[in-house]
Amino acid sequence: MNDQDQSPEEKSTPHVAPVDTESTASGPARDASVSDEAKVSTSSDEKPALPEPDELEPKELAVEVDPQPKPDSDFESESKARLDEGDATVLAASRKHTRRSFFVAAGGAAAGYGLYRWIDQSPGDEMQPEPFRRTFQANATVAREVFRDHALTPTYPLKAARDLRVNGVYGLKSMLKAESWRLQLVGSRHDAAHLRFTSDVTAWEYKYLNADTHEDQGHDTKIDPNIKTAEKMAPEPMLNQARAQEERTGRMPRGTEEAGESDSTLQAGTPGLLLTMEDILKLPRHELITQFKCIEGWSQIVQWAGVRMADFMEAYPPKSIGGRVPKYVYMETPDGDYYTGYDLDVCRHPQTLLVTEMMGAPLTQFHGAPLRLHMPTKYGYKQIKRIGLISYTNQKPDDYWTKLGYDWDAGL
Ligand SMILES: Nc1nc2c(c(=O)[nH]1)N[C@H]1C(S)=C(S)[C@@H](COP(=O)(O)O)O[C@H]1N2
Ligand SMILES: [Mo]
Repeated sequence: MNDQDQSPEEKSTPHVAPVDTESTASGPARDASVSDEAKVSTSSDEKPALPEPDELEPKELAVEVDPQPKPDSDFESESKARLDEGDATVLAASRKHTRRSFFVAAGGAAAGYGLYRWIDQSPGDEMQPEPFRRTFQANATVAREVFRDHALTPTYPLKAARDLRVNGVYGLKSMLKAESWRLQLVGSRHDAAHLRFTSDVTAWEYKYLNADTHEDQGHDTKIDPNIKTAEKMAPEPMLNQARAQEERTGRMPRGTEEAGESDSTLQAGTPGLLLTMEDILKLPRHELITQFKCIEGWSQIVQWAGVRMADFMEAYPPKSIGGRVPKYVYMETPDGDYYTGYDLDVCRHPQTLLVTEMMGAPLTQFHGAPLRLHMPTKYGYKQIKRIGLISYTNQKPDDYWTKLGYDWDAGL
């Protein structure tokens, strides 16, 4: 049923087209039409004034030195220092004016409409618009090779940001009941004394709206939207097993989307915390406007808001394993249909966000409500939507697309 050589985007295409109505402004960059452009320039008149020309330059890249694994006593102080350093660098870079800024301004002929058109239609290398690309190459070529996971990625002015298309709906197809969302956290230092502690996080039941609302936005149109999850997959033995389990438990099976179940999925009886959205929102809010890059070649500049993963990891630090900070972080959707693994250090990057809002509005179902990841140093398929579990681990975790032949690192 799976073509192993298909990319995440190609596979997702059948799900994507009907959902485009959900996004309000534009589709993928390569499909940008005149009317989309017009929309952007119209809204630019209403929103804050035209950006200073130099704002259209991505901010200069900063490089952070790759830290060696540290005993976990150093964990908080080190990550704090790194965040401060990141802030300072972003601030410094944003004050810089470059000659190229004026070139960008001239190309745009001072008109919002013309400017966006020009940027969009520039011949791109990997779909990176030409004006942005040149700075990028000048600053980044060497840095990326050596430090890629630790460099700051460029940020952009709000006016360059667009609504992101929906791409990939594994683990999102049924509407999650908002009140049934919890973040399962496993491997943190907190123990049984913690308010949110539970002896078995897997016992938490995520609830979904009735089957007749499944895929109501046109996903998987070849499949009867009312049938149970188990009937959408192959091979047959797996189907039967999952069907039997559905009958027995009345619950959706875990991890039964196309890539199959993750080996990193928790065993029943795994203790941990069950965090609420209130817990998450107690952390400092951050906004970030970065380029979202899909491995297929399209990219879009998007405004994100949420909390830094680094702050989350300070509030809920990993428990050391064998005297050291664990190497990896594993995440999955409620019930495990989509899952991703990360080097722990990349999660502490100051631009890695646990996102609650996109483009000034709460996340929608298919963009991963109520919580998704944004990790601008990685391709889109690492940026898991609808996070249900975060687990610190020393076992290199499974990754949905890696199981289908993609690179685990997924670095840009
Ligand atoms: N739960 C979940 N997260 C996911 C996916 C998915 O199918 N399910 N697809 C990934 C891929 S391949 C991409 S490109 C981005 C797309 O995010 P968007 O739909 O908000 O554009 O989500 C990523 N995260
Ligand atoms: Mo993707």
